[in-house]
Amino acid sequence: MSLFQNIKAFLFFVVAVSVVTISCQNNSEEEQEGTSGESQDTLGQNSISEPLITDMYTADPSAHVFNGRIYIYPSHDVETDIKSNDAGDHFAMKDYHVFSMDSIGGKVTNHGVALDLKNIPWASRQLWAPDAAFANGKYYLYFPAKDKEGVFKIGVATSTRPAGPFKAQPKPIENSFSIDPAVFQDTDSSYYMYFGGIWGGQLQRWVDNTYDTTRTEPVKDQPALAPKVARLSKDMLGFAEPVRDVQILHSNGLPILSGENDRRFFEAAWVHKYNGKYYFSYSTGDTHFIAYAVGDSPYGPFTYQGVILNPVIGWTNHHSIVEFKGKWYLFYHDSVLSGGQTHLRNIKMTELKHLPDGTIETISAYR
Ligand code: FUB
Repeated sequence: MSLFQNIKAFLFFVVAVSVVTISCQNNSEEEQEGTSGESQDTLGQNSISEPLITDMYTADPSAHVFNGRIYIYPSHDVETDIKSNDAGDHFAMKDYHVFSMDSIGGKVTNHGVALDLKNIPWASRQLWAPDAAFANGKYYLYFPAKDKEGVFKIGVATSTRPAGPFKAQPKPIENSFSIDPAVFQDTDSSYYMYFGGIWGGQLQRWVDNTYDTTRTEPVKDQPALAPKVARLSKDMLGFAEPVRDVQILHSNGLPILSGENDRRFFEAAWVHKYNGKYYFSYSTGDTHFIAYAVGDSPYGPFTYQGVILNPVIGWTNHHSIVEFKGKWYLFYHDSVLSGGQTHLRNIKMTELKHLPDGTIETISAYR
């Protein structure tokens, strides 16, 4: 999640005659929200894709194919009076809607409220990026929320239908923390949850399973904070093992360092498998890339490969990758619909190409 304690590089997009110039400036998120004076047309005119939903704000799209249909599980962004702050309190989402489509470019159906904050017994606020899985004849919705003490945990809710409504478990997943759960089903039908997000996502505060509000990101020459992974139990309601660190390494085997902001993990983990390899993709946060690393095991280590998606309009960059009818697609968001407001985003999709050497072609969301 975007926090501003360490604000430095920021992106300001100038769109002109089918050329996008991205310049890094010393802007805060507040300042970027000032760009909302720019018209939506100006901001979005060279986009490669249109928003999938235009009558509400949506973000963090986790896409899956269930029963031959694409289901999208996004965050539901809302307008709020809460001032933006270092904890990301203005990302004050209160429910989830599920969307589906039966073809690429086809009608997108809004299935309505799938889970409401008021029906999650342990949660107090901020329903951030969710994901979903199918197992045991049921659908599982995984989601982060702050508990009554203001600490992010990960919850799970179940339904007999992919679009819900979902019923939340009474407590968060034991030993879960931070944000952005992403559940990957391996070809042997094991399920793994990847999670974590720094700054507003609080990952930096967790050391040896203890929550410490005084902890910050490691200093620049130390290994970066690691995203987390745990195999899920058969009932899909908990972890089957202790939570492990996911290592992201350079090609020389050395860990990516905390100061390597254009490569280090920030939030928005996602895993897909292609040609027997595991692709771990993630947002670099304050440098705004969706980067990826490849490994031979769902636990990693993963070796950094490059960028899947260049920075988008808005501060956050968050995605998912799914195969549908023999082609691969990237689901992502930007803030075109709100005229660039950081916390009011809209989901989009575009085709993703794996190249013959196993790398992924970098996508720019604007021509
Ligand atoms: O939508 C709230 C947060 O913003 C997500 O959890 C992060 O990944 C970022 O997209």
